[in-house]
Amino acid sequence: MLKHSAAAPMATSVRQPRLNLDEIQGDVLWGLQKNAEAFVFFKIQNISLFKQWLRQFLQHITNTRQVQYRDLILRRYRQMGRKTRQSLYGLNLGFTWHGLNALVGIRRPGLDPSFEEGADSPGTIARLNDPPKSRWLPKFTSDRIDGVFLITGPDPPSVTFHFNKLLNFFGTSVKLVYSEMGTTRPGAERGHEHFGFLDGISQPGIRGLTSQSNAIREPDEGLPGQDLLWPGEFVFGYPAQDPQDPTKEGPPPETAAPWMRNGSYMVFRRLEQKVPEFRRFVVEQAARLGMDSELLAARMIGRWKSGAAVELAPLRDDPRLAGDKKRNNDFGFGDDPFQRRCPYAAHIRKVYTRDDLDEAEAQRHRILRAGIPFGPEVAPGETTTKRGRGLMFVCYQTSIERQFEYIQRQANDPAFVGGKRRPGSGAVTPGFDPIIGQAEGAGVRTMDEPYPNYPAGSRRTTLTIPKHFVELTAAAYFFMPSITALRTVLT
Ligand code: N7H
Repeated sequence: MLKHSAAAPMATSVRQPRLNLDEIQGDVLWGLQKNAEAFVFFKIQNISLFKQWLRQFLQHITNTRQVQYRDLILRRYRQMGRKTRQSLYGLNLGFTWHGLNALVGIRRPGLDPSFEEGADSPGTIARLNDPPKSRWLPKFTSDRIDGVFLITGPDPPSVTFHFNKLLNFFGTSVKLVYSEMGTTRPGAERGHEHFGFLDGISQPGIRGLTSQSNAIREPDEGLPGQDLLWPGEFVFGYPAQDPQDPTKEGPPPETAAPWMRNGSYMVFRRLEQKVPEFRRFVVEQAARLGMDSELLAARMIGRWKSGAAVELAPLRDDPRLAGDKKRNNDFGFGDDPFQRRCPYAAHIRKVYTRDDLDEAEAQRHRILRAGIPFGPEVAPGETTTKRGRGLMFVCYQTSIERQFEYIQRQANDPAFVGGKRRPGSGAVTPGFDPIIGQAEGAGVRTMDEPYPNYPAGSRRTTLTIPKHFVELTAAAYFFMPSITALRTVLT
């Protein structure tokens, strides 16, 4: 999944930050080009040997300038109807708090409190209603994880080739704890996640990086509906959002150490998706409610499988809208106060409130997503999940607590977004995000108004969801250092 369209010259009155693209790892702001991605979780066995090998290996780490350039080349070739023979192999690297302790020493300055606590601490698990560690993949939890290599490429065999080379190179300095390959889905499903929905449509734009489709009339937008954010929301060392004004420059996020500059936090979550169970549930519930099952699924997500937003296409899919990048993200929720078009609890309405809340506030809880599906396609006759599949969820930010964790907690909170009312009557409890919302103890979840009262109507319905269709099976928080930090403090 690519986060950006190739850069075009920018013309805007707002001062643009100058990003040091040679320093920032490629997956963070732009996204490594990937049809396949190996996640290689490792423990450092011999610190000095690891540092020595890493110093020699640094030339292979892919930075943002390289991915931006590759994207440009890919585009040119596509325009000419040709395939490029450029190598699209990519490599990025991050460390957990254990890894930073090993490399910098235990007296190092403390980073983000959530990062220092780790994704697997009882506190984090309780805060996010995550399943207990005893239910995670046994191999993932079998040893301490110090770091992760992200290896990307055009297909699984070439990624496996680079994976083997990397393991040989680092030899006994590391122990492989767990590895897994993510792949984009085949054929027409490319770009769609396993439930069938097109992913990677809405990403925050970044000032100083994202090209603008109308810089004169909409200086604060990339594509229509894509707000440009100050890069400090995602990378250290740059101005971040002003908490009072969605467009103004705010102070850079605090850094505990100078070497955090041009670095970012990465959240990793291996989310298994129960696809046959999800499909069956949607069909059964749609029959109960007397509605089309594709419409029910679309109202649970807030977009049709094609990617068309229900806010713009409330009753039936509109593939032309879905294919139009200038229209398919150009909407808000402010003019849909009674969830007639899009339920309050729909996944995309929960995780990014747009103009439903204060807009400056909404922009303080954004993430850059860079995940990839894993696992096989559903086999014919597979009516209950036989082989694990789902999403290797990855996102980048400068505050795990204010960005990823905030979003997950709102997805889990049936009362969010608060203050909603029915037309002419009482208060509404929107319910859980039916996709990623997690109830305590994986209990029953409800979602308000799966049936659309569009354009009018007052039929009250509730969706009761007895089981979770997305289950966390592994998670970790990483710091993705700059190239200079890797070359100096960390080695
Ligand atoms: Fe979500 N899905 O297929 O249902 N997501 N997501 N997500 N998600 C989005 O706009 C999905 C997960 C966000 O800006 C789309 O790119 C699935 C987590 C955010 O309008 C679809 C899983 C978190 C957005 C899905 C999953 C988020 C977003 C629409 C897990 C954070 C952008 C396509 C298996 C805690 C919202 C698009 C915006 C969009 C799905 C996980 C967050 C189809 C299946 C864990 C911020």
